[in-house]
Amino acid sequence: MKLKTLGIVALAALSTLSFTVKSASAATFSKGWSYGIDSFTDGSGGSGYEIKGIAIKQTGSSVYVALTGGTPLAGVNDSRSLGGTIGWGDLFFNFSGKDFKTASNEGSLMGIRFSPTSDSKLSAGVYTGAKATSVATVNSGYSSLESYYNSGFDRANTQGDDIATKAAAYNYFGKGSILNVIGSGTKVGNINMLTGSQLAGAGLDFGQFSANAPQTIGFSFDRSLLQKGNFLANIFLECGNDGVAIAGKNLAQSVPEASPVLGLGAVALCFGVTQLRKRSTKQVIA
Ligand SMILES: [Ca+2]
Ligand SMILES: [Ca+2]
Repeated sequence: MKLKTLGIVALAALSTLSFTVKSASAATFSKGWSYGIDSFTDGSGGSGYEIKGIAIKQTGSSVYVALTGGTPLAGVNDSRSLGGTIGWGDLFFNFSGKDFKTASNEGSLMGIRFSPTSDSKLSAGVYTGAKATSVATVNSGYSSLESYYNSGFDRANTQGDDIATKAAAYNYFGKGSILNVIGSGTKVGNINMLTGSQLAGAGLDFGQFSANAPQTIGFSFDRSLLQKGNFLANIFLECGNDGVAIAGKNLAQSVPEASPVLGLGAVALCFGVTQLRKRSTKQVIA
């Protein structure tokens, strides 16, 4: 091939791969879990509202999700808030490749309610075709993501290490209302809550990232409910005082074989991502 043609091929390969790597890469794998580690100091309101991490594991038949932080499953008592508690919002998976608000407006989110105190009007379970809504202001929380950051909580790894900066968070969530629970959707399945020992038995270990927190919450759902492809999953507390996200991929999706040229690019890019990951992990641990 002519040099120019090679250059075009390489550029095309790189642009394809960088998208793939960016959206699917990301999290750190360990014993089948991928981890998104959040800032340890960006929970507004104290340790009861400090998320430290999220982790996801896919097995042949199930998807496991674990969260760790200071917020109990039953929430923090707050008489000024709807329902008398401030707890975890709902978990969202976005497979659309679009920003969160666009995916929500289109009703293309998958949403999971697991928290007994979530102020979503929907019952516990897995929902597809979901739209998100905000319950932050009725939970003594922030009227917008911008107001959260303007209150002094702009930290590295602000929404976990996959949405590491305020700029990246604005790019994905926008500056407006914190959409943190399922507003509408179609229920497609149930969840099973998991105990700490069940999670540990499945190999979960937030401690390897020093993400030790008083509350670790987990649940599983049927793998067949998870759409195939790359996703970005995220959760905010009901008040919007903290949030975390994690990029991943439904591993059931078949991946086409890379050509030798693509393979080399992939190796180089993966190496780069690994290095970035190591650096970011070091920052987290430090
Ligand atoms: Ca945090
Ligand atoms: Ca956060």
